[in-house]
Order: sequence, then structure tokens, then C-alpha cells
Amino acid sequence: MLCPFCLEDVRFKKTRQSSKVSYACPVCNEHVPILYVQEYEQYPPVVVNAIGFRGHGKTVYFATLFYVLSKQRLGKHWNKFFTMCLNEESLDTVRMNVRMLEEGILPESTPKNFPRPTIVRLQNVPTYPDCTLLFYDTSGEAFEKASQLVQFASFVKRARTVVFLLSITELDDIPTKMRDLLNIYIIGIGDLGGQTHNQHLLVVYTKADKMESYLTEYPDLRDYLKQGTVDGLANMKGYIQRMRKVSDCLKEFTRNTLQAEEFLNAAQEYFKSVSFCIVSALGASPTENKLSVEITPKRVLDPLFWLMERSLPWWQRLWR
Ligand SMILES: Nc1nc2c(ncn2[C@@H]2O[C@H](COP(=O)(O)OP(=O)(O)OP(=O)(O)O)[C@@H](O)[C@H]2O)c(=O)[nH]1
Ligand SMILES: [Mg+2]
Ligand SMILES: [Zn+2]
Repeated sequence: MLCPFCLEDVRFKKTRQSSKVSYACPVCNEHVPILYVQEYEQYPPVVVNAIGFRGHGKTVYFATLFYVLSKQRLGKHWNKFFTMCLNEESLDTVRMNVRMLEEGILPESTPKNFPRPTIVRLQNVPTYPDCTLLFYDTSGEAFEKASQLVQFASFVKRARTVVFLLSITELDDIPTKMRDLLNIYIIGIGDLGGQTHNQHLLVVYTKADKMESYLTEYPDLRDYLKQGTVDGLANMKGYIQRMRKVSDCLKEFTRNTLQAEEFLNAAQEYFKSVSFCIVSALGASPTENKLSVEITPKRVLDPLFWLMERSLPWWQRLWR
């Protein structure tokens, strides 16, 4: 089983201290949630990661995702759906992030250290098997050099799908910076003894609310964003089809508008597959790092769907 703390494959040891039963990792000695161990097969882990430069929206994206999962009543669209945090620490993290966004406060820049996971179980999302999401968020500084990635973001090695989060309006030379990030990742994963050829790549364009000037020739993408986050969720098959069309459209956008064809060519060469999506976590720009209005997230569930889609065994994907 995958240890959520050190990401090694281990056999957890059952321990008993007075009346408290728990499972401990033999490698890192962390105590792992009981439900994680006991129902591992039923809710396999999915490593949710975010790779991107400083300030490109990684932490805000995760916070918004927690907000949407806990506040936007997705159970209205999905019969029997619910989420559950598997330990107290994860519940505290989710609650703190939701409260912060509700109060209009944005997170500080994330410190550079190896992150502790936020462990959230998703149950009864239509068309997807149940799973346990392990969220890892670290500083963008960890992705500026391969050696830093090895030290602070080795969790990426265990991700079936690697997620690049890019805020293109904050890049001065988009094609070069995109290629650099990919290059750093490929060196880092090599140094970690991993293989990109076993991984899928998902490119997420963040802060879509700031991208209007880039999207003038893409009315379908603009419409897709306008419809928010929950539109179409009642029909997941249709939603996934649309998500695939959006991915194809963003691939063209990457090639033609961003002129990042070398990034695209290299990504297609090195990864099992490359998909794209676009999100706006906040829906609008904050003023002086405070939110003046309630957040209006746009399409923030799409990366999660892609991660779940790409975690399916190959035969299930083929069947789809
Ligand atoms: N307009 C707009 N701004 C956003 C959005 N998401 C994040 N931001 C802005 O970007 C800033 C940085 O976002 P973070 O999520 O903290 O960035 P990060 O990638 O975690 O940065 P590091 O932790 O330093 O690596 C926020 O403080 C917001 O001002 C969005 O959806 N729209
Ligand atoms: Mg951060
Ligand atoms: Zn461990």
C-alpha cells in the first residue's frame, strides 16, 4: 500500500496504545488513518499534485476545490455523492481553507517543504470509481530547479497524472517558460528514478478570468468558462465529452496562440497522454490580496475529473 506521508510502498503495522488502535508506516513511522488502510482496495489513492511557478495559483486552486466540494452541494447533482476527510488534520485543513475564502482572505505563499497530504475520500461521483484523494501542495520554488523538485516534491513520482498549473498572463516568455518547466520536471523525475512514460500530463491554465485577450478567437472556451463549475454535472457522460473537446481546443490554443509547439511536442513524446483544461479559482481578480466579492469558481472540478479518468485501468478507459 502507498504510504500517504513518505509515498513508499509499505505494509502498515497495526499498533495499539491503551485503547487506541492505529496503523503505522514502517518507513516513516507516521500514523495512517484506519479507514485508509482497512478500505484501501475499495478507495484506492489518487495523488493530486500541482506543479507550477510561484504565485501561479496552486494553493488557491486547492482551497477553492475544498470550498466547492464542501459548499456547493454537489449531492444535488449526483445521487448518493459525499466526501469525507480521513483524519483530523485533513478536516482542519479543509475547514480552514473554506473559512479563509468565505472571509475573503487569500493564502500566503506556500513555504518550501515536503508537504503533508490532505486526505479526502470521494464517493459516488457518477461514472468514476470511488477513490481517496491525496492532496500535496508545496512552494513554486520547488519547481524552479530539478534538485529542489527532488527534495521537496518527490510525491510527483507516485502520481499517475502529473498536473502543471500555469498562469500564462504572468509569464513573460510563454513558450520558453513552459518548455523550462517541462524540462525541469523531466530531469527531476529522472533523478528520482521515475519514468514520465508511465505518467499522463494534465496542463491546467489557471486564472482564466485574466485571459480574456488570449481567448478572443475561442468563443467556445469563453462560453464554457461563463457557465461556472456545476453546469452540466447532472449528465456526467455529456460533461466528460465536452471536457475532451475543451482539451482538444486548448491543445490548438497552446500550439497556435501561445506558440508553445515545442512544449507540446516534447510533452507528447515523453508522457503517455497530454490533456488540457482551464480554470478560474476565484472568478475575478482580488484587490490588494483580499476578495471583495464572494468567489465564483469556474470549471474547477475539471482537473479532478481528468485525474480520476486517468487513474482508471487501461481496459476501463478503452471501454469508455
Ligand atoms: N485573477 C485571479 N487571481 C488568482 C486566482 N487564483 C489565484 N490568484 C492570485 O494569485 C495569487 C497567488 O496564488 P497562490 O495560489 O497563492 O499561488 P501559488 O502557486 O500557491 O504560489 P506559491 O505558494 O508561492 O508557489 C493569489 O494570492 C491571488 O491573488 C484566480 O483564479 N484569478
Ligand atoms: Mg502556494
Ligand atoms: Zn510512510
